[in-house]
Amino acid sequence: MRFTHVRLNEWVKKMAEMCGPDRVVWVDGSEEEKIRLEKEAFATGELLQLNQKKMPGCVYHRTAPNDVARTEHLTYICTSRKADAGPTNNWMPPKTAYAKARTIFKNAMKGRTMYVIPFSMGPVGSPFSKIGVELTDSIYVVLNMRIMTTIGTPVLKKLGDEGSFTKCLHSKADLDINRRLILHFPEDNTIWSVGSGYGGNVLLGKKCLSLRIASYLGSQEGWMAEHMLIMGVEKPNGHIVYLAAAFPSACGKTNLAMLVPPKGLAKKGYKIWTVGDDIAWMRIDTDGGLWAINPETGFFGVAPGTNSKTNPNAVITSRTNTIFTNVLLKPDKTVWWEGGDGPIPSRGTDWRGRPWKPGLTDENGEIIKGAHPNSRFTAPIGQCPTASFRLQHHHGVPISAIIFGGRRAHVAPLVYESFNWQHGVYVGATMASERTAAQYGAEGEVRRDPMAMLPFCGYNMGDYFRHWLKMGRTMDKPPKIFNVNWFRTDNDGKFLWPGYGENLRVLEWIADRCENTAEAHKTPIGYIPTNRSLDLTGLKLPNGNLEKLLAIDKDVWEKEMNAHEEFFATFGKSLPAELKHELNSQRARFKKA
Ligand code: GTP
Ligand code: SPV
Ligand code: MN
Repeated sequence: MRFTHVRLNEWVKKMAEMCGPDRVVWVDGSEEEKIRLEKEAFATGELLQLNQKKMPGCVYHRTAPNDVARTEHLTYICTSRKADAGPTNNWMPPKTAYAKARTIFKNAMKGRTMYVIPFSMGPVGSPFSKIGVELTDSIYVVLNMRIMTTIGTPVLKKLGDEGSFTKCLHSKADLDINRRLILHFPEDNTIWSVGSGYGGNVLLGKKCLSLRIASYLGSQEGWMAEHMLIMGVEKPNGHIVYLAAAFPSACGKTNLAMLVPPKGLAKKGYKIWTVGDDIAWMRIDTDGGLWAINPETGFFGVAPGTNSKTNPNAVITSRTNTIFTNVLLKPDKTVWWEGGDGPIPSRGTDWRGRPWKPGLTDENGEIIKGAHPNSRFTAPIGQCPTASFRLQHHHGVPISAIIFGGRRAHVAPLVYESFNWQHGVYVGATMASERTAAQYGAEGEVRRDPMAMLPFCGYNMGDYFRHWLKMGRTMDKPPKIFNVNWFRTDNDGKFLWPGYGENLRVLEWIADRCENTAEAHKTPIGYIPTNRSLDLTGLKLPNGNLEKLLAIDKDVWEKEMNAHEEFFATFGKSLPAELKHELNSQRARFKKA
């Protein structure tokens, strides 16, 4: 089979010559292959087999201590012209980038096996789907890709003799952060990643292909690749309203995508269907509406904070056939993390492989965590109790609403609806969030993160905004655009909103707004719920919290809009005039209010 695609074979041969592996193995995706690879990884210590009685099919992996999150400062968009990467991306000319990486890739796979993984993002054969081939020297990567995408023989078959594919090359090399590079060449449909073994840096189908390369392809081909969860909210009348929501990394996509309705709303008849938790590819279909698929087949979810109360569906999904990375290992070969189920274990081995017990502190007196804050589970979507019946459907689902959101201790209210698509694009373009553990850098610092795509847009973000505006104009029925904030705090820093399952109360309002059946107040930033229009049955929200959650403080927003203006200025001429116009109109509305 593999020998019929001449270009693919030549490329694999060429890359193998550069990386110098002892052997090249084509991955077929079979169950026997999985078992063989696991065995091999157990023998070398790359993987550890977990307690098969309690966690059948589960394995454990640790990354290097300096390799636990995406390294955005080492991630580059390599286009011939700097302007095409835009002001928000790191840029290198392709020639320089290839040359730099080549010196690191040179013989980096000596003594190792190079695995060839053909993979499909999206159902094989769907008009949405894209094929990639990843070359890697990591069994951990092969096994993760096996859960996150469709791999092996069916994909090769689809590729045929001359199908096009994204060329993805990865080597752990020596895992040296000073010799680590995550390079994207949109003009060559190529990704090179070297020196890392962490998820988002090395599962090249995920952020690298499905967002950075795909966002570029989408702008050329007229579709959208977004950092969004996709979920269906089934209303008591049986109608399923599909929503897509963009929150920055570690801001609640996985949790929202599989939430469990609180009692009051479950009784009313609400149900949730999970389509995706991280990435949405969206196209305008023949009905003039926006339709979305999740190109992935698995979750690569944040472990800490996940428990049977906060996210019971994630707990069930990851009971079997799951890869755990950088969590705490218990003596009985099960796992635990901060905010996980069960009592705090009295001892274990921490994510760095050191003996651990509760209360241990480091040389600065800081508590040592058992699990890294960005530790993760890789689990098949099919195991999720709320997995949507439309997961493998080649048209995906029709999107009624797009939701933006981030972590804002102040400023943004619990929810508001934009006035129209163009205003909604302004809301998305000015999104901001407090930094989390999912990327290197100072946690807590506020950064602008337009559409949650700041680290993932594969081209000039000004042009990306223009693409959004154009998509809205092209649709007959553009989705409504909302903004949510589950993370608003009071003066003591305590969350005002309980979040998690209770977020469905806000989704109910959003779904009803899409069908014009919920009341709203008009404010300068958009529509917010009236006191009566949010169903809070059974929720004991402290007195005054709802008012605080929905408050829009004029002075705070004055400052916020100044920050928008400053941010917009960084785009120079590439900023679409419509966005400046929306900012000015919003300012005018505040003046009048
Ligand atoms: P990535 O996989 O990095 O893209 O993250 P994500 O957006 O899927 O975030 P995830 O759902 O994993 O949530 C990250 C963290 O936010 C976890 O620690 C959650 O416990 C916490 N979280 C999620 N939803 C809520 C919420 O509604 N309220 C509060 N306070 N915390 C939440
Ligand atoms: C994120 O950081 O947004 C993730 C995890 O979903 S990673 O795959 O590392 O990008
Ligand atoms: Mn993500």
